[in-house]
Amino acid sequence: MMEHVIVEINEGIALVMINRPKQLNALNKQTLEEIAVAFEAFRDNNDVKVVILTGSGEKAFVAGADIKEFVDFNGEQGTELAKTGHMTVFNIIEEFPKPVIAAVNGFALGGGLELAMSAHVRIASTNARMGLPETSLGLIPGYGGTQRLPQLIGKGRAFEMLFSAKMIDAETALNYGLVNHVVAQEVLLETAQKMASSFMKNSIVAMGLAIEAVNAGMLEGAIGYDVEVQAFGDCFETEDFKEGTTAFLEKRKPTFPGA
Ligand code: DAK
Repeated sequence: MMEHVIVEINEGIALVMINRPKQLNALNKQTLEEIAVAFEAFRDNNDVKVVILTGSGEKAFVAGADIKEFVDFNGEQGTELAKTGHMTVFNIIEEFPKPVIAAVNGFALGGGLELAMSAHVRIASTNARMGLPETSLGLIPGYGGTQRLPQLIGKGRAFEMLFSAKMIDAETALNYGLVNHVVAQEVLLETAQKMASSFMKNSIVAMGLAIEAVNAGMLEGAIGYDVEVQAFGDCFETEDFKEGTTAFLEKRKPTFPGA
């Protein structure tokens, strides 16, 4: 029984909706586990041809990993959990043999943007805001963001987003190529469904092989994911991380000691 994820399968399209709207759909451990279970079940289900990933409510796709959950982590736990996340959710989605479309219906921050970037295609609503705010918490992205963001938008723009920790709006994301289309929120799901239906007319086998081939071209940089996992874990041992996350939970601006 899923608690934080709603799954619906209809006419070949599986909808996965992250459903913790009070926490802006932040990804806690259980939510990640439920996403993993959902995708595993879709793999051999012939009723599923395309997957759409979205967030519930009108405000957020996913506002990141659940900060309350990782505030007390040490380096080892950080590295371990990043590895598990890569293997059970983010890489699974990227390598999923059927097309995955992210319908970004609001804030997609940190782990939330990383989730959207694992999908093969992104469509955003006009109110969507995207960013990797990790450095403002004394962290780096830990779910593939250091690799997938520059792959999608190039290094210069990716570094600006990583260093500034700022959000970009839907129009900028479109301009960067981070999302393929921007539509009004009322028609976001409908647009994603239309796209899914148009994909479904084509060979599911061929699409799976295209996914495999496109991903293989990125393998050269695969070591970057290992470096990210280790560096991400190292962040948890810093004073800056303690200050960054504590300041967020205390609703104040951080003063980073720089160590
Ligand atoms: N985690 C936990 N709670 C969150 C949250 C988050 N990421 N984002 C929002 N919430 C909660 C807020 O605390 C608030 O809860 P209450 O105070 O009502 O109890 C509620 O959702 C509504 O949020 P706000 O009141 O803040 O809403 P606003 O409209 O004022 O602001 C906002 C919306 C999206 C600008 C703001 O909520 C915000 O800045 N959120 C945090 C964004 C952020 O920094 N996200 C985390 C990025 S870092 C890991 C792997 C990866 C990661 C971590 C660990 N491991 C392997 C261990 C990734 C890290 C990240 O994602």
